[in-house]
Parts: sequence; C-alpha cells; structure tokens
Amino acid sequence: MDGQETIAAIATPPGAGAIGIIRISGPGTRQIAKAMLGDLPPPRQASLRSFRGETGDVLDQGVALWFPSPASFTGEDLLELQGHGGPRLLDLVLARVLGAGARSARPGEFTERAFLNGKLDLAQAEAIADLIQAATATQARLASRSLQGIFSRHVRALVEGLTHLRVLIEAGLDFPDEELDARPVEPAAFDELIAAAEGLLSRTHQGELIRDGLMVVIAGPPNAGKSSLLNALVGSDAAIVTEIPGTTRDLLRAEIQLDGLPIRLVDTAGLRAATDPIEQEGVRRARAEIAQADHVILLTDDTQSPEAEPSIPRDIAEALPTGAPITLLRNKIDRSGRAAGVRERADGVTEVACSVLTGAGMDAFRQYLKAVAGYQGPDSGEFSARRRHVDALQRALEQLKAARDASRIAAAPELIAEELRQAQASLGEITGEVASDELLGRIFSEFCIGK
Ligand SMILES: Nc1nc2c(ncn2[C@@H]2O[C@H](COP(=O)(O)OP(=O)(O)O)[C@@H](O)[C@H]2O)c(=O)[nH]1
Ligand SMILES: [Mg+2]
Repeated sequence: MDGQETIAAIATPPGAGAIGIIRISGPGTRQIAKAMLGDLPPPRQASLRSFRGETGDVLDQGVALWFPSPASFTGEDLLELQGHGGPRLLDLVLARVLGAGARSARPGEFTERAFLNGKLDLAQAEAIADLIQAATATQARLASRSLQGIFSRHVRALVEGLTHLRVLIEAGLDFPDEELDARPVEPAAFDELIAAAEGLLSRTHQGELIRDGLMVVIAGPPNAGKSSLLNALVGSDAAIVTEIPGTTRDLLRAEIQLDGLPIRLVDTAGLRAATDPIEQEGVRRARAEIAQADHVILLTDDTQSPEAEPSIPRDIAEALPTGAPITLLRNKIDRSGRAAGVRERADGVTEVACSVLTGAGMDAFRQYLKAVAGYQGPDSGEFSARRRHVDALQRALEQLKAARDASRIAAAPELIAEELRQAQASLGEITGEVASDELLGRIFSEFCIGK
C-alpha cells in the first residue's frame, strides 16, 4: 500500500449515462486540478469548469468538486470531475488525468485509503460494498445502517466493557502486593459481558442471514419430486419434471426469498448407483453440492415406503458440513394418505410430510425452513453483517467464557488476562484494529473500480 501515489478512476458504471464522474485522490491531485481546470476551484463547492487536455484543448465541460485533505472521503486531497457520461469521452478525460501524474486505482482503493486514514472502520468499509451490491431493499437498509456505524458501535461497547475488566485484572498483575488490587475479579463480573456478547452475536447472525442467505440442496432418490419441489418454491417451471427417473443430471440453481431471507436452491440428480456416465457425473456433482450446503432437504417418495421410518444415508450425513441440518421430506402424501405436518422423530430426525403437487403442507415447510435457519423475519435485522463478523464474535465469546471459567477456579490472573486480551483482538478484527494485509486485500478486491 503506497499512500503517496495519486490514484484515479471512472466512478460511474460502464456504458453511456447522463453524467460520468472521474475521481482523483492523493498528493498530486492539486497539481492535476490546476493543470486541467486552470485554477483550484473553491473547496467543497460545485464549480463549472472546462476540463482541458495537455495542449489546452477543451475535452469536456462540467462540474468540478475539490475536497482538500483531510475533509474528503479518502482523507487525502480529492477531486471529482463530473462531466458527460460518454464512455469514449470518459476514457479520454481519464487518460489525461493519468498523463498528468495519476495511476489507475485498484478496485476499492479509494475506500481502502479512507479506512487506512481512519475515515471509517473495516465493518463500515464492508458496508459500502454491501450497499452497492444489495439485491433487496432489506439488504440495502441494513447495509446503510452498518455504514452509519451502528454495528461498529455495538462492537466498541463490548470492547469497552472488556477493557474495563482487563484494567481490573492487569492492575492486580502490576501491583500484586496492594490489598485492594489483589482481590480477584468475581466470575459474575464476566456474566454481563458474556450476555452482551451473546446478544450481539444473535443480532449479527440475523444481519448475516439477510445479507448472505442460505444454500439449500435438494437431494434424494430419482423420481421423489426434487425438481417439482424446486419449481414449487420458485413459483415457475424452472426445472424439467417427468415421471422418468434420472431426468435431472445437471445441477439446477434458483434464488428465492422467503419473507426477506435469500435462499439459493440447488436441485440435484437423483442419488442412485447410475450406470449412465452422464448421470454418474450428475450424482458426483450432487454430492459435491451437499458438502457445501447450509441445509439439505432429503426427499423420499412416501408412496414407496409409507410404513418405514426412512433413515438418513450415512454418506450424505458424513458429507454435510458440521452443524448443517438434514431434513427428511416425505413427498406425495396426496397418494400415500399421510397427514401433512412437521414432526421430530425419536431419533432426532425432523420429518416434513407434504405434497409438492397439491401444495398440502408446503406453507408449514416454508415456515420450518426459516425457523431452522434461525431467521426471525425481515424486521429482525438491525444492521448488515458478514460471516467473518459472526466467526470473530463467536471466538470472542468463547474466549470470554474461558476467562470466566479460569476465574472460577481461581486460575493465575495472567491466564485470565491473556484470554481477555485474545477476546479483544477477536473483536478488533471486526472493526479492523487488528487486520492482516491478506484480509484487507480480500475485502477491498471485492469492490468495484472507482469506489
Ligand atoms: N402424486 C404426486 N406426484 C408428484 C408429487 N411431486 C412430484 N410428483 C411426480 O413425481 C414425478 C417425478 O417428479 P420430479 O420432480 O421429476 O422428481 P425428481 O426426479 O426427484 O426430480 C413426476 O411425475 C411428478 O409429477 C406429489 O406431491 N404428488
Ligand atoms: Mg429432477
């Protein structure tokens, strides 16, 4: 990362538009502005200017916005040239800016500089990308709240409580002989913090669910009604349905929303010992999808074995990521005569009885899908969050609990202090106080150019 270079990019989307914006940031911006505009426009005011080429020819005319450091998005000197939105014209103006000493910005580089200059924290920077990529109104609303710093404030409040505890414990380390400070911190002092972390984890999980949704894989033997289920959930004939077993060979993907919860559905080839090489490949791909699923729906044809309690095949259970549930769906109850509904069996397997064809039991199944994911509805989200935030909070929570356990057995204060230090570092990963170059690279490379 070289903050000394001046960067430039077209900030508006590719293609023709009413307005095209070029952004320039860095120490050379002042010079470039003078060269192209003739003078430095008054700060933070829209100024009509001609954008001039190297020989003084007018390339375009438009609004120039000059934001001297530090009061700019990046914290550096920043210039925005708002001209006409013709792609060739914009290329021409950008080439002129690059010729005057800037280099092309990498994706997300403006936001990365804003982060490195302390204009926003890492969770806020991520919220910018989420805001731009939001596919639903709820996603956009929650990303905007994260960008405002609502999520970060919750994390900071937790860090504050943690710091307070650390001070108490580390004071005991530094002044072991003083009566007052040597008194061990009561385990109950941890409880409030742990409860706060648990509450935040649950809300962060909601935010992550609304942003990322779930991947639900539909599996089971040929002809059980898997493709029919996908069609019913999507509400259109996306997949081919026939009475011929082995119809589906390719994976079929569809995205749906249940009450604001995004779900990526995958319909797979029926799992059986296929002899046809095409179908074999389909079965192999079905298994590969199962290994990445958040939830597997295993269909059975209830007319085939209405009396039996079908079991979950071992290979499927083992292929599934840890923690991802499998649900057994007894389909075609319109012909088997079973009552629709969801029930938990004595062996812990959840069974859903329904008819994809008639729709009996399908509403209960939809409700069930949301409940298993822990989704509390579109109004439950408070801010947007990502998987890495959930992971970091989970780690911080475990470390907090470890600290409490250590204090319960009156362990050495050094041990307790170390657990708390680690919990604080985990929380610091969310806001970016603790972040590797690799993590930053991964986050900012997802941005679009010019942001
Ligand atoms: N009676 C009845 N037939 C169904 C139901 N669901 C699917 N089918 C039929 O079962 C056959 C196989 O369905 P399909 O979705 O292609 O199964 P897949 O091989 O698992 O994808 C088709 O003829 C469907 O019309 C149901 O709930 N009741
Ligand atoms: Mg099928």
